Amino acid sequence: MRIFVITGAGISAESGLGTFRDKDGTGIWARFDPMKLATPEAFARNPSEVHAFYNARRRNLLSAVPNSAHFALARLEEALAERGGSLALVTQNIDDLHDRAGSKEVIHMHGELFKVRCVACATTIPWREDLGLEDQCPSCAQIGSLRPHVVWFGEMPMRMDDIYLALYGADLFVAIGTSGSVYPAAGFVSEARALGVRTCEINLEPSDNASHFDDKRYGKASEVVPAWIEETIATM
Ligand code: BV8
Repeated sequence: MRIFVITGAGISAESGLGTFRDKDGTGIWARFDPMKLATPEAFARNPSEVHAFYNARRRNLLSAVPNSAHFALARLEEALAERGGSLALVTQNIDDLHDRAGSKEVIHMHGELFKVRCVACATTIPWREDLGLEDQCPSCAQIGSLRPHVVWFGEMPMRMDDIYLALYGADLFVAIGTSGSVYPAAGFVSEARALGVRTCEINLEPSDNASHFDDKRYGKASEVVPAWIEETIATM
């Protein structure tokens, strides 16, 4: 069995990382305007403000830990591999909680908060402390050329070829903890349906895409995801 899972900020919410659009207005974008902070133009216009935004999130991530939903997905990956199947785990999240929970193959389509990239030499470097204009690229020694290795609005998401390859081969498509409001990620469920793939949404509340899903399970990811995965493994 080949399962395609896409996760969003909701799977990391119970690990203490903010979401973007929670209805109660507590989401990150309710306090910060993405168009002011998560675009190349914003970075060109005011790099220090964008660095401060990502430095705060990087510091927050240092004290966050994976929750039972992340660990359950690592278990699913193992159970599928043992039975000759596969899990394609694609995340919109820039945290490393799936990796820390033991998932071996994670496609970070919007990049990774614990990495930076040099705009001068294009080298990607692991980076866990604050980043600023005074920092020097360890590869080409340029000063002030390092940026967060994340995908901003208007930038091309990463590993799209790998994502579509996994989507076309899937028997089951599952979206976990995402509002289905950002493209191209939000469009994956329609691609899956067009391919005749069964679709399932697991979220706190119906997403913008809810009508596209055959099955829907609502509740906290830390409770609903482990239960769904135990059920899925039991029927393999
Ligand atoms: C692209 C990384 C094209 C950075 C993010 C105008 C100009 C430019 C582009 C556009 C435009 N208009 C439209 C677009 C396209 C744009 C887009 O879709 N915009 C939206 C706003 C309409 N998309 C892009 O720009 C993308 N690139 O189109 O490129 C292109 C083509 C060719 C060549 C070049 C370019 C790139 C988009 C990526 C932007 N980067 N993040 C960072 O993190 O700072 S987006 C960010 O929001 C996240 O990464 C995530 O992907 C996205 C959506 O967030 P979610 O993960 O879904 O989180 P959200 O809070 O919304 O929802 C959480 C859900 O969890 C909720 O439903 C909640 O109920 C639930 N939940 C909460 N708690 C729990 C829970 N569920 C379970 N348990 C809980 N405990």
